[in-house]
Amino acid sequence: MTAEYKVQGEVAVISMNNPPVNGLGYDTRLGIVQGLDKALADSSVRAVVITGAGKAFSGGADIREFGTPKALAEPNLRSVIAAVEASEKPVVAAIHSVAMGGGLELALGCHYRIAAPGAQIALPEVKLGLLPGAGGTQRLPRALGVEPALNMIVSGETIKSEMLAWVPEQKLFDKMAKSADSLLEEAVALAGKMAAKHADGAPLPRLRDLPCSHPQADAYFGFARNMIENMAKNYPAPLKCLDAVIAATQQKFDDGMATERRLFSELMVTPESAALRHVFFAQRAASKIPDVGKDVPLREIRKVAVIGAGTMGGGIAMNFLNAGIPVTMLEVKQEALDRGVGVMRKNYEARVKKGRLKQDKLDERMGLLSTTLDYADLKDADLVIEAVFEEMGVKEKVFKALDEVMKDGSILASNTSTLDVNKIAAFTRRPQDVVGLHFFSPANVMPLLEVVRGDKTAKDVLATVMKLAKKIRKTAVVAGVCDGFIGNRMVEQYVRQAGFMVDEGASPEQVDKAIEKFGFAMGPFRMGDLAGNDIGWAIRKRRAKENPDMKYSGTADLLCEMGRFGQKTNAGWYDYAPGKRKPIPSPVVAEMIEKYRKDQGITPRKISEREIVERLVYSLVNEGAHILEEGIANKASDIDVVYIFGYGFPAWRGGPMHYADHVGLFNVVAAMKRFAKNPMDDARFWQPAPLLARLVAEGKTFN
Ligand code: T1G
Repeated sequence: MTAEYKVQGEVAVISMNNPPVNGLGYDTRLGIVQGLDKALADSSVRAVVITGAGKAFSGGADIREFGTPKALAEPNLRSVIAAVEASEKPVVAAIHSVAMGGGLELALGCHYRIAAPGAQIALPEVKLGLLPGAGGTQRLPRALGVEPALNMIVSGETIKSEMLAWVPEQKLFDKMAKSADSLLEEAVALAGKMAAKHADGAPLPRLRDLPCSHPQADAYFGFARNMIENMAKNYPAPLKCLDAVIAATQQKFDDGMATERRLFSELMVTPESAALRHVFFAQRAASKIPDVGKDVPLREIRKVAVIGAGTMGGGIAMNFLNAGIPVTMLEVKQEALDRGVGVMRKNYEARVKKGRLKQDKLDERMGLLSTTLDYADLKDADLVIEAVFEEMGVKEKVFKALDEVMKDGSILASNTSTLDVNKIAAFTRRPQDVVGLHFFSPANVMPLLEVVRGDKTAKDVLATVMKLAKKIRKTAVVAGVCDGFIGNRMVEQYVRQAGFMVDEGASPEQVDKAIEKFGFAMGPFRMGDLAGNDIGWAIRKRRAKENPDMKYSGTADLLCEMGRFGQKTNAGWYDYAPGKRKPIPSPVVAEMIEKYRKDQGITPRKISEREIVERLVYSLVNEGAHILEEGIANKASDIDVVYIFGYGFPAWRGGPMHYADHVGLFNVVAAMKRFAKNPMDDARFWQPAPLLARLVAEGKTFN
C-alpha cells in the first residue's frame, strides 16, 4: 500500500509513500480513502493528519498513469478529495517540500492546512496543457482570492509556502510550522486542538462553503482574457483556466466543479497537451543512459576550470558560479581575461538592475571566480571545460597541456560544437576522462547541453556530468560522436532546405514567417543573422573538403562575401538599424538573390507556406531518423528535447519526432517522395532513412 496509517494518541496519521514524489496514483488514492475510513470507524480517533513521506507532500496526479485506465479508476482524485472534505472528523494537511497539482488540490479538500516554510506550492497543470482537474480552480480562489489564484493557475508558477501565507486574508494555510522537522508534531497538535474545537459538532471549515467573487469581475476578467489571448496564442489551456476560475465566481460550487471537469476533459484530448506531457517525460528521460545504471559511482565536482574567456567561456563559467561552484578561468592574455570577466560582471549587473538578482548574490558569485594565465593553477580542478577557437589544432594544444597538469580523475571536457571528440580525447593519455560538453550560446541562458560521449568516455564520467547538468539547471542529452552531434547535424539539413527554397523563388522573410507561424521562435535566416552567418560559412568550407558533393544554395556564401555576417555587422539576410535587432527585408539581398537565380538559369516560382514548413520540418525528421538509427541519439524523445531546448522548436508540438508521429509517418514519407522529384532539391537526401521507411512499413511510430 502506498499510504501508511498509524495512530498517535487521538490523531490518525495517513502518510503517502509513493516515491519519488508521492504521485497520487491509484494505490495511493486507495490508501488515503482506506485510512480515512479506518479513522472514521475508530472512536478513539478524533482527528486525521494527511502528510507525505520522503521528498514531497505530493507532486500531484501520477502523470505516469495518464492515458491508462488507472488514472480514472475509482477512487479517482476528485472522489478522494470529496471523501476528505465530507469527513466529520477534522482532517489536517501537513505540507512540506512540494505540494503541486493534485497534491495541492488534496490539501485544499482538507479542513485545515499547516505548511513548513520553503515548501514549493503550485498548480502547474497548465504547463502540461491541462488545468487543475480536482477542484483547484474552484477551491484555490476561495482560499487565496481570485487574482492571486488566477495568476498561479494560469502561470503554473511555483510559490514558496511562506510567501502565500502573507497574502492578505488568505485561508490557504491556517498555520506555518517552525520547520519541516517539527511539521508533523505541530500538525498532530493542531489536529487535536481542532478536534476539541469541533467536539460540540460545530461544522468543520470547508473551502467549498466560502464565497468567491471579484469586486470588478467583468473588467478584471476582460483584462485577464486580453492578456492571456496575447500571451498564449498556441496554448489552449490558459484560456480554459480563466473560464474555470470565472465559473468559480458565477456558479454554485458543484456546478463550478462540473464546469472544471468539462474543461479539463476537453484539454486532456488536445494535441498540445499530449505534446507537453511528452516533453515533460522526454526531458526527464533524457538523463537516463541505457547502459549507465543509477549505481554508477559519481566523481565529486568541487572546483571547475574553464579555458577561454570569450562569449562561450564566460557564459559557461557563469553556470557554475550560479550553482555556487568555484571557477578558475584561464586565457592566454591578461586583456582577454579582463575583457571576459568584465562581460560576466556586466551580465550580472544587468540582472541586478532588472531586480532579478540581489547585489550580494552578484558579489558572492563573482567572488567564486578566479583567473589565471598559467595552466599549473588548474591542477586541482575536478572538471575542466575547454571553450577555445573551433579548430582542431588549437584543441590539440590545449588538451596536451591539460593532460600534463590536470590531476588524476579529473574530467576533461570540450565545448566543441561539431569537432570529433574521439580525436580530441586521443590528444591525451586519458581518453576515458574526456567528454564533450556542448553548451549553446548564450551559454548562461540556453537550457540545452549536449553531452558528447566518446568511444572511450568512462561511464562514471557520463553519470557525473549528467548529474552536474541538473545542478547547473541544464537539460542534458547524450549524443554520440559525428559531425554536428544531434542538433547541429539536423540544423544543417534544415538550413540547406531554407537555402534551396530561396533559390527556387521564396524570399528569406517568407521562409522565416512561415516557420515562425508554425511555432518556431525564429526562422533560419533570422537565426543566421543572430548567430553570425560567418559560422555557417566556415563550416561549409570545412565540409566542402570532406564532402564535396554536398549541395548548398550559393546565396549564403555570396552573402558572406559581401561581409553581411548578420546583426554583428548591422547587415545579414536582413538590414538592421545600427545597434537595433529588428530585421528589415533588404533590397540589397533581394537583388543578390535575383542575380544569383539568373546566373543559375533558375525561373523563380511561388512556394506555398505548407511546402516551406514541410520541407524544413521533415528535413529534421529524416536526419533525426538517421541519427537514431546510427545510435548517435539513444531515443527519439532525446531528439525532441534537443530541438525544443536548443533550437526553438515549439514545445506545444512536442519536437520534430513527436510531431512526425502526430502527422503520421506515412504522410511524412509521402511528402518526402514529392520533394525528391524536385530537380532543384537534393533527391538523395529525401530518400527516407531506413528506420523511417521500416516504421512506415510496420505502421509504427518513433516514440
Ligand atoms: N507524477 C509522476 N512522476 C512524477 C511526477 C508526477 N506528478 N512529478 C515528478 N515525477 C517524477 C519524475 O518523472 C522523475 O522521475 C522524479 O519524479 C523526480 O522528478 C488532477 C491532473 C515535483 C517539483 O506537474 O514539477 O496533478 O526520472 O527530476 O527536480 O489537477 O518533478 O526519477 O524516474 O522533476 O526534485 C501536476 C511535476 C500533475 C508536477 C520535483 N504535477 N513535477 O522536481 O525532481 S497533473 C506536476 C515537478 C495533476 C490534477 C492534475 C517536479 C517536482 P525519474 P524531478 P525534482
